[in-house]
Amino acid sequence: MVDVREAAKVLAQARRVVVFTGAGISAESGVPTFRDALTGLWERYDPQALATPQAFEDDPDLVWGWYEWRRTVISGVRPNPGHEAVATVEARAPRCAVVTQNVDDLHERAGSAAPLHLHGSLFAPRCASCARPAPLTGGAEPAEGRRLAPPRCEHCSGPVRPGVVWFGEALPEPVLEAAVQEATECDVLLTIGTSGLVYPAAEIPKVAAMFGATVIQVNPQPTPLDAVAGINLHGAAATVLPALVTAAWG
Ligand code: BJW
Ligand code: ZN
Repeated sequence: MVDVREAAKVLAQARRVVVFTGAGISAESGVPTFRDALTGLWERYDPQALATPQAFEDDPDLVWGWYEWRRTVISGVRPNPGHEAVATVEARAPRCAVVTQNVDDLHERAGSAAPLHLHGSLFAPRCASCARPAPLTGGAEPAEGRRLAPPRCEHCSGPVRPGVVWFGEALPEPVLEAAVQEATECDVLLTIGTSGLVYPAAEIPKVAAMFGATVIQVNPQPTPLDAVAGINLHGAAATVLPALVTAAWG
């Protein structure tokens, strides 16, 4: 509680805030984190192996089925008090950028205006051949653990792929640049629910610390970002963040 009060004081005084989120913020909405072992019918697959261009090339139906199943799961859940507290920080801080590694839309649904999606979105499929955006398909509800053939592009008949960033692919340059710029200029960076293992995203809290910001971390587990966090709030985002916001702004 002492740490929450200290963090709230720093946050309430900040002119520029960056909120940097990972899968942990969506965990209490019922979305499994990326590095949680897959459960149920997906449990024999390794998410790190599925989230690659090679996996899509080798077995597009498997990879598309997995992503469509995840999109279905996310469409059926709701933002939690952690996402809502982030939207409150955005509303109360003089300037605040939300930078997320998540491919879900729970920040938007909680009221965050324009989160920067470093790793793309489950809701923006595109053609794997010509890169044109493709419409979101409805109807064909994928069953858990089932392959599903990707739709074909209406322009070139190429396979449609999820609009996410896979291992070995470049992050969207304008998004990464904007996030790094915000990190260099903020007074406080709040890092929430990320393992800090995936680069270049994991550089963002480090850049903020290097440029003099106070880094506040919210995570029930230790992470490599402990090294740059001036304040560590050990706990679940949906509990810690509402307490932090109340302590900062009442
Ligand atoms: C809670 C909680 C609760 C639980 N409350 N908290 C430098 C060094 C080493 C390697 C590299 C490097 N630079 C690049 C690399 C390679 C690679 C990489 O980083 N590999 C590492 C794994 C070693 N990076 C890349 O390949 C990147 N591309 C690249 O570098 O391109 C270079 C290039 C340049 C120019 C041209 C071409 C190429 C791309 C990385 C893309 C990552 N994409 C994914 C998949 C997206 C789609 C999908 O979701 O399927 O993004 S991987 C996955 O990890 C996903 C996530 O956004 C990302 C981060 O995961 P996150 O959010 O941290 O989740 P978890 O599960 O790891 O952690 C959850 C945390 O929550 C835990 O800490 C829990 O304790 C906590 N938690 N409950 C709060 N209730
Ligand atoms: Zn195409």
